[in-house]
Amino acid sequence: MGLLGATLPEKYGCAGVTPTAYGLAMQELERGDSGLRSFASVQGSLAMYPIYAYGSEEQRMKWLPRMAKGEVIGCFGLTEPDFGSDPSGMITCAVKASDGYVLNGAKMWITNGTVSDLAVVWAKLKGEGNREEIRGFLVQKGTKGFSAPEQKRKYSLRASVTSELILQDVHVPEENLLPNVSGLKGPLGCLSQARFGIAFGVVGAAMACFHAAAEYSKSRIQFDRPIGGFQLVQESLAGMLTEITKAQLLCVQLGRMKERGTLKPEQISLAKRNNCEIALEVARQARDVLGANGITAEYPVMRHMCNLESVKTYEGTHNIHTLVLGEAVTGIAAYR
Ligand code: TGC
Ligand code: FAD
Repeated sequence: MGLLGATLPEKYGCAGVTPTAYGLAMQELERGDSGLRSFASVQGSLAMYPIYAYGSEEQRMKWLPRMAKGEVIGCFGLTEPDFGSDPSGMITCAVKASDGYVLNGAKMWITNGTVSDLAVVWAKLKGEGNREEIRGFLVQKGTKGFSAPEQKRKYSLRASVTSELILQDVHVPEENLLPNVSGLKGPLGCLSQARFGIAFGVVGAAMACFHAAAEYSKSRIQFDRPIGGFQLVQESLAGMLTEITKAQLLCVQLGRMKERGTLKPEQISLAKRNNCEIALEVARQARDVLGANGITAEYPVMRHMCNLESVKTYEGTHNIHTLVLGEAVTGIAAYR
């Protein structure tokens, strides 16, 4: 449907649509399930985008058209068991070999990992004199020493595959190094793309919850009248509608700024942080309107609510985006 890597140029088999159109597509996917939007976010913003932005023309032509069709599935390995919010501490490392690089390390919580054909793995390349720089490597499924076991028993994003990536003396050929970026700005630049889509996406989940609550309130009878006829329930619906509308307006402005090329990372943080927060609150309020029925799988609300707990955490937690905003306002970084 052209949804994968949708903003990338048609030359690479992609749809070449505007950021706002991409965002609205993410909203509609997440209206269904955050796991579906996660799949599209990771494929487009975290696997295709780094190949497009930091790869060689040869790498783009080799991978992007097939990834746009979903024939090749990608994932993005940044987080490690001991380094989540602070990816700069990553342990995964690469050492130069005669015809490429040897990678060792482990990544965790990697969306699409087990089903991926191509993993974008961020690792510290060890250079001369203990010099280290973060670089991106394309690790193909089936490479000796590379495995991606699935992480099970999740109560959230159950429609999405989440995996570890294990790298034990994995040989990556020279042609699989992303040549045009080094440093943490490489992966963080990808996150800016994905967080933009998440800001739109979670509004879709909130809309699904709001609609479920609004419909339910019209048909559920208590005290001889629909519960939607009680002022307290109407206040809840009015609050949800207002927060969703404000979040949508934030997204529209975000899209306009991205299209003008003026959008800053901290503005994306503001929207990701706000919209995840309000989507979770809308889901909780919708669950309340549904009473006991709200906890069942007969309605989409509890599923969205559980999903949104992950979305609030991944791509930078609520706290981390608070600190990004704090730094933008004061000029003082408060992470460490
Ligand atoms: P810091 O010194 O601030 O920055 C290092 C370099 O990166 C640049 N930069 C950015 N560039 C582009 N976009 C951004 N958002 C950027 N933020 C920073 C920065 O200018 C600098 O460049 P240069 O040229 O000076 O080197 O880095 P720090 O180590 O202090 O970290 C800052 C912090 C804490 C904000 C960052 O580490 C962070 O964002 N942490 C959160 C980690 C995170 O979001 N992980 C997500 C993993 S992927 C994922 O969750 C996928 S889920 C997908 C799904 O299923 O949908
Ligand atoms: P931690 O960093 O340990 O944080 C724990 C708590 O401490 C949080 O509340 C956090 O806000 C708080 N905290 C940490 N530092 C500070 C501070 N300085 N100030 C205040 N509070 C702080 N990663 C990938 O690389 N690729 C993926 O595809 C991917 N997919 C994911 C899918 C799912 C379902 C989930 C749940 C996660 C995924 N992640 C992925 C990982 C995700 O990005 C991390 O979980 C996230 O960055 C937080 O890291 P952490 O879980 O290690 O939490």
